[in-house]
Amino acid sequence: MTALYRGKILKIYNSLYIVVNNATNEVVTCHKQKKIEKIVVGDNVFYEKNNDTGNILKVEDRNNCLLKPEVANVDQVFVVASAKSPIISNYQLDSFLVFFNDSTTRPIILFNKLDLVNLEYQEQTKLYKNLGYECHWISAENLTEENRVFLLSKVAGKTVVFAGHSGVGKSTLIKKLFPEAEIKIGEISERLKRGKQTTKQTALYYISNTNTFLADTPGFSQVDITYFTKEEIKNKFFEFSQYQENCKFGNCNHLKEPNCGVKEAVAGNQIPKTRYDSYLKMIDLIEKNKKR
Ligand SMILES: Nc1nc2c(ncn2[C@@H]2O[C@H](COP(=O)(O)OP(=O)(O)OP(=O)(O)O)[C@@H](O)[C@H]2O)c(=O)[nH]1
Ligand SMILES: [Zn+2]
Repeated sequence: MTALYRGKILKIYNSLYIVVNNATNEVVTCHKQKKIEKIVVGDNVFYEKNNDTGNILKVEDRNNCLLKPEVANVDQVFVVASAKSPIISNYQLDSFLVFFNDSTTRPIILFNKLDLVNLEYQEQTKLYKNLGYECHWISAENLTEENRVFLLSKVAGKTVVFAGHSGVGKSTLIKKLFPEAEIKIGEISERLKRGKQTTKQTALYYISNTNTFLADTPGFSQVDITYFTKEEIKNKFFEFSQYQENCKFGNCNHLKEPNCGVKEAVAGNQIPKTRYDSYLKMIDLIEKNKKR
């Protein structure tokens, strides 16, 4: 019997799967057995090796899978916002939080470019901490050693994604955290020179120092919340749930319904008005999208 190895999918090129071996860090180009329906970046797989190439025999069940771009088994999403150039509005931030909030992971928010603003910004954005999100206020450009060490501890041993609008500082931060990441990128593309990529997909970079799988940032600077149903959006505003029991109707959508616990909580400032406004805007967007 040939030996079976366990690895993780870093990148997919047409029908070629680039796998990094969990034990040896060896990067192997694999094919998949026909019976396997679908493999996505981030999948943990078992493969056997014939000379230089591998053959994937099994895909482990996924813990989760991000949509667009698809990445499986993500342990932590960091949503990066910036205080200035560009100013990220609450609605924009909420869209990212909704998009990446699922039952297995809750994003950590990094408020970046703190060097460009005063302390008021920290006060204004504290509402996210009060909602239960882990928040950090940083300056990627002048990242302190303390923040660098702390953030590295947050990514160690994990598959991570840095998401956020274009220009918020994702690449700047990644370069500060993983100065060696670029080398890895070159290494992978060198191996794949022969293959021509046709599908637009993300890639994972393996960073051995911290044992981190880092998703490529392109593709994570936009989110499309119309991918979700209204019901899903409602559930992703997790702060609503504790007030929902005060709603007259069990299936209340907190819109035009009378005696709504969520709307009462907004009126009483227990739920930030900006969050509720974001919710209304998203519901409106989904309804308009449906009509088209
Ligand atoms: N003042 C200041 N500028 C920053 C900071 N972090 C990043 N920048 C600047 O913001 C600009 C955009 O940063 P990037 O790292 O390219 O942003 P990005 O999120 O990767 O953008 P995309 O690649 O378009 O998605 C660059 O000019 C950075 O130098 C910061 O902490 N403070
Ligand atoms: Zn309600």
